[in-house]
Amino acid sequence: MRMSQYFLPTLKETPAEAQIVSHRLMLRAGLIRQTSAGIYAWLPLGLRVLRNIERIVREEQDASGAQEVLMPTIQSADLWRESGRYDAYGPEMLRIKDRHEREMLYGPTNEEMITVLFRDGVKSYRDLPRNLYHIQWKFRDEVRPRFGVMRGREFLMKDNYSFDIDKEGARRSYNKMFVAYLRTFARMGLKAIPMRADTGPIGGDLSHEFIVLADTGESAVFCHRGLVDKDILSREIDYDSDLQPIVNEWTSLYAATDEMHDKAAFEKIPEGDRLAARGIEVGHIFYFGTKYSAPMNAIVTGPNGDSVNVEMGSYGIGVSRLVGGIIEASHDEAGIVWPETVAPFKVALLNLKPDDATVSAACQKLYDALGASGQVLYDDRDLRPGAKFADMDLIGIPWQVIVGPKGLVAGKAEVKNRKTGQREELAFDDVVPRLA
Ligand code: 5CA
Repeated sequence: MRMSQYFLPTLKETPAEAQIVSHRLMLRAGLIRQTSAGIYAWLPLGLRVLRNIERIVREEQDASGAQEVLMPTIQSADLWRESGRYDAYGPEMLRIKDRHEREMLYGPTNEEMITVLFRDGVKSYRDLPRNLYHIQWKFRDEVRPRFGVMRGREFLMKDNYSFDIDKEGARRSYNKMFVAYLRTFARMGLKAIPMRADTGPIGGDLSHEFIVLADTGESAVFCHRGLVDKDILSREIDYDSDLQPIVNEWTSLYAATDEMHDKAAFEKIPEGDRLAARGIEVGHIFYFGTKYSAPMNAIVTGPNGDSVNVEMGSYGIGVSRLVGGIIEASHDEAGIVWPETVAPFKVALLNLKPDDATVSAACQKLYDALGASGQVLYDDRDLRPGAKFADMDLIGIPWQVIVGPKGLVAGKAEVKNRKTGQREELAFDDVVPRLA
């Protein structure tokens, strides 16, 4: 992509309304713009990041055996009357009426809708387990939308729902998601720690929040330090095997959100290993048994011919929140430092003298060679080098290839790593293989 043609409205000044660094950087780097309180438009650069996050989420869901569906954003009030949550949900739910005065709502979550889809589609224990997910916009009329996409009113969530014949099966489904979540966040370069959590309006008695530690996080959390550097990606996961040992590894060390905090248990940890911190909730998983299947009659025939209410769980990831969460975890004074897996482009190509035909021809050659994958942002704008360096550092693309007249005389270009700041002078022909 040529920057001279790209819709990328960056800001020099720090927007006054943004209180935390990720919100400031998302506005300054031209990722989003607010259109109403807590509602954002995604601009081209931001959308590329959002799509990359979605892709990782989707790949890990598919690998775990979950199947993708797409449910609508608008739901009928009657659906929610079946579970009893229509009145219980309160003012966070955006209630609307259609032209026939029918009561509708903009979905804050999808337990009811998926339960009906399941109820109509599955009748026998032989068709269990099932796990269905979608990636869809939600609306919650938060009292205090703030921190940009971190606590929005309209936000993108991946939510899935598991259906099992019994508690043991439900536990296996829960464990699959537990492990899939560890992998999902790790692939985005995040250390997300699973912590015992309260279930709130979703209900149930087993729940973990996945928390990224950050001083600006909204949740107070307590955990054993040993969890911070634990690694999941270096091992193969077989989702058909018993995952309880892996879950036990992560849950044997103390980790809890404020609501579930057990002071006495925490104080048993040696003092040097105790971590009381703040964090961002990027995912939340719930096992709630028959909370929805009982009132909504989601019943299958069991092995003995009896009628069984299915055991359910639900599992959420804050896809749009993650964009902010990743920036909170990965930035410096100059701007965003994208982990390669979610970066909007892998390579930034900086032409330091666009009015010089030799420099531009050399850049064009690199752009053609690197650009085939669509992963290069080429700064061909007629601006001074200082402005280009500042913009690229702000945008945070992992690799910068810098081409100027001086280097070119020696047949060289410079390659800079955004994260480490390390610069390397490379022979022109070595640039493409170096970045491959
Ligand atoms: N149905 C369940 C699980 S699918 C559910 O709705 N869970 S939740 O309420 O915990 O939301 C799931 C995730 O969505 C949260 O972990 C959080 O990352 C994200 N989220 C929740 N509210 C907001 C919000 N106002 N803005 C941005 N992200 C949010």
